[in-house]
Amino acid sequence: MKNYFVSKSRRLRGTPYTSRIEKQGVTAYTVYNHMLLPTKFEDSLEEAYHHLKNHVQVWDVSVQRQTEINGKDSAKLVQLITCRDLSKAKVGRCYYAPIIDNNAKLISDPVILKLAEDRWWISLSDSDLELFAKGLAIGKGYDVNVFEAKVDIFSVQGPKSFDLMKKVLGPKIGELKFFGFDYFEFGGAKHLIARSGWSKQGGFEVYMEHEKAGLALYDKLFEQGDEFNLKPGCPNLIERIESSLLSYGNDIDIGDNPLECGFDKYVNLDTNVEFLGKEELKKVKADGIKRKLMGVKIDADQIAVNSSINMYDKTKNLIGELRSGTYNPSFKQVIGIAMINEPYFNDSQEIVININGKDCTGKLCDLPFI
Ligand code: THG
Repeated sequence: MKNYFVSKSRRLRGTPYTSRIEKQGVTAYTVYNHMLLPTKFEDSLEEAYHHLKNHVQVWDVSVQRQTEINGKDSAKLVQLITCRDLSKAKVGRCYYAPIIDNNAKLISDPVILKLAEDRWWISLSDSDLELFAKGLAIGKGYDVNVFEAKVDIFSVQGPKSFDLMKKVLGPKIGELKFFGFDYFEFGGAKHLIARSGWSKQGGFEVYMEHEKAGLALYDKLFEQGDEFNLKPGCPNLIERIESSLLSYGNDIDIGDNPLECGFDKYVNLDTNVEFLGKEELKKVKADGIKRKLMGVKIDADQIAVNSSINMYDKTKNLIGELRSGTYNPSFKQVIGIAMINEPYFNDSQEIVININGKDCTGKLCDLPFI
């Protein structure tokens, strides 16, 4: 497959780290929230996967933009757009929360941070949520401000992230609980740091608001990182599929409802909070879902998923579509994420998929893979 360059322009925003990662050897970008997201450094995807699972990486994930919602009615607006009950949400915690529209279709699957009783950040996946929230606020006459906060996240991921962060910021950072956040001093500024990130190898996300001190922290990590084999990196396709971390626009999109996506844990229909699409979602639940997101293991040694790929059963009935996939060196086969139609969504279903003109066989499984 031929590869093409991304032509940069003002509209396609860089990040405060762009000049650094370009010195550090970034070789490819994708576009996410109208911004550059690095997808590859000098190491191959497989080398970066093994490195991430054994050491520590720093990622420029500025594309995880923050929609800030503050003001008297901010809690009402945040609750209006998510089917997760946030009425007992605590300041200092992150919440993975499906955002749905009036038809119970998925607009985004962000992380929501409660900064204060009347101040929230919605850490976006690739979706224009700000306009949606703003439109609702105007329509409802809510007393809120909705805007993109000036925050550029860098992520520190991998098993050695804990020792590296403790070395640079002190032992207190080791006490953060998963999806908790707190403020840590460095370079004369306080930085919001959460124990979170888009890998399952453990780590932290620094929500950088103070550019000078934040970049000094970024540089300090690289100065101090040698003993932990620190490298610059980026979200890794092999690791994130193996860990079943979903990618909005790839695995899930506005055509899906949260129950089809396996978000049952984050769907609260039995409490009295009001949110858009609640009645519609109750109907979906009562009727039962007609499609379901599943894992698939395919007997093949390579695949490139640039668009959905249909999957069939042995007698050529269409059973669903593969939405993401890659060869996984630990599973020693291709593993992927697929939307499967009724009545095929069970974990003993065998599948056939055409990869580069060749029919390959595989089997469905429940998510997560591990
Ligand atoms: N961090 C921050 N913002 C983000 C992402 C992130 N915005 C975009 C994208 N990633 C949003 N999608 C996800 C998907 C999964 C998770 C986080 C964001 C995640 N899930 C855990 C899991 O599935 O085990 C935990 C979920 C939970 O139990 O609450 O971490 O990565 N800032």
